[in-house]
Amino acid sequence: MNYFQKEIECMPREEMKKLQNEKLVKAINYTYENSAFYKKRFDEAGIKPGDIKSIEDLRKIPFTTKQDFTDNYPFGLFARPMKDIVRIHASSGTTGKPKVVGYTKHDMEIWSDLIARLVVMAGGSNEDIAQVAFGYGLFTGGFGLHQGLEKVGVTVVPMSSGNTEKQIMLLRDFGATILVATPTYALHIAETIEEMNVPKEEIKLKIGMFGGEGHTEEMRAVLEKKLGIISTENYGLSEVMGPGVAGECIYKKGLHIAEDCFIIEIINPETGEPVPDGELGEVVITTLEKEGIPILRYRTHDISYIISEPCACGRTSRRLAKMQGRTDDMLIIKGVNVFPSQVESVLLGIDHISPYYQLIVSKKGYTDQLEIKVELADDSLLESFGQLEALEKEIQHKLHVVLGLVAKIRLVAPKSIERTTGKAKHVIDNR
Ligand code: DLL
Repeated sequence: MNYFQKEIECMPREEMKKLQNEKLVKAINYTYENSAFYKKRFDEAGIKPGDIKSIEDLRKIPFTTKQDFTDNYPFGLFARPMKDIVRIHASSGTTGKPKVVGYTKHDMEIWSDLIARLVVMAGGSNEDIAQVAFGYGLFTGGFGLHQGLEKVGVTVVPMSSGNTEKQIMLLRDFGATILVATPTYALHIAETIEEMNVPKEEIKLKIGMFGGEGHTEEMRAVLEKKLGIISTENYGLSEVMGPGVAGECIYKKGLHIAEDCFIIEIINPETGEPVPDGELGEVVITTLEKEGIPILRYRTHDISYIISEPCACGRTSRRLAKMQGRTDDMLIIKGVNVFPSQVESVLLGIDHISPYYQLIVSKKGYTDQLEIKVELADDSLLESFGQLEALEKEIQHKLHVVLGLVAKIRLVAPKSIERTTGKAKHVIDNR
């Protein structure tokens, strides 16, 4: 099978809408009949499956939230008996119990199909070798990407995350052409390659398939330069499947949504009302194919907007713009909204500092304070107090222009901010 699924990926818009409406009606009936959780939800809200005839009717359905997963831990959202569930994954929340999800054989087929599409979209083929540096385990990243890569015929090296020196040994010895990782871990790998003085020609990488967290355009440029790759990004979350919801093609102009499997709405997070294409808001996802856990109108907390202009690759799907952050990541400091991604964009344009940073928020009396820990790229400025001070002022000024507030800048020694093999933690909120 060819994983450029042209009949779906290049389907005329009107046909796609029709397909989505048909699938939605089926998914609603399936969900009502099989999910005790949603049956109760519908009954309580006085909604009958027949009330949902098209995407426009979706708004009648209440949102599903993270809390619903917590309240129904571990298997309360499952719509199939355990004998039909062939895989469990879970996403570790920062606190408390994880959100648990289950997949039927059908779900696994669809999942690997969607990842296969991503691989081809990013330029991969059966000529490639992929080193998967996502964690294998309950996290959906490792196994998720693995299955789809294999489906395309890519040679998969299931290295998992961590053990960076060994990662690099295998990159050299096995000659992987695709690296699968979080952007943060890819950066750490790139940096370690430099530290180990590995000759550039010994690293054969061509494509980065990064996800699990966002990366700014500036960070993309750093990774592309350091690793000599095209860096693509893909998006997803455990609650609705894992990776595979949307991903970039080689033109990198937004993430193509797998619209035959998901309906994505963008809402105003305060009012819950949909916003027009092009306007920022919270991503809300409805699954159209999931059997294990069908999900209706899941509030992801991720912030993005819809790009509806055609893409040069010929795929007709609407696209998600790069995530701007999460509603729960957005800091409100002295009344000003601050996203870590804005800080990253500014910092990466400044010389002498590394791409590692941390936002530390605290309260002094009643006033919020923002301190930004910025790591020096190397030792070259350490002897010159004057240059360090000038650098601090430059960072402060550039951030002030973008954020509209004055942050305290703390320059720290090279390599002093902790490296991670998974998702980065950019914010420490001590309020
Ligand atoms: O991170 C699924 C995934 C794995 C996607 C690997 C892509 C690649 P969770 O651990 O449940 O699942 O975390 C989901 O991660 O709501 C976003 O906030 C964030 N996230 C994932 N991909 C991106 C991305 C996986 N490309 C949460 N850009 C989501 C920005 C992302 N944020």
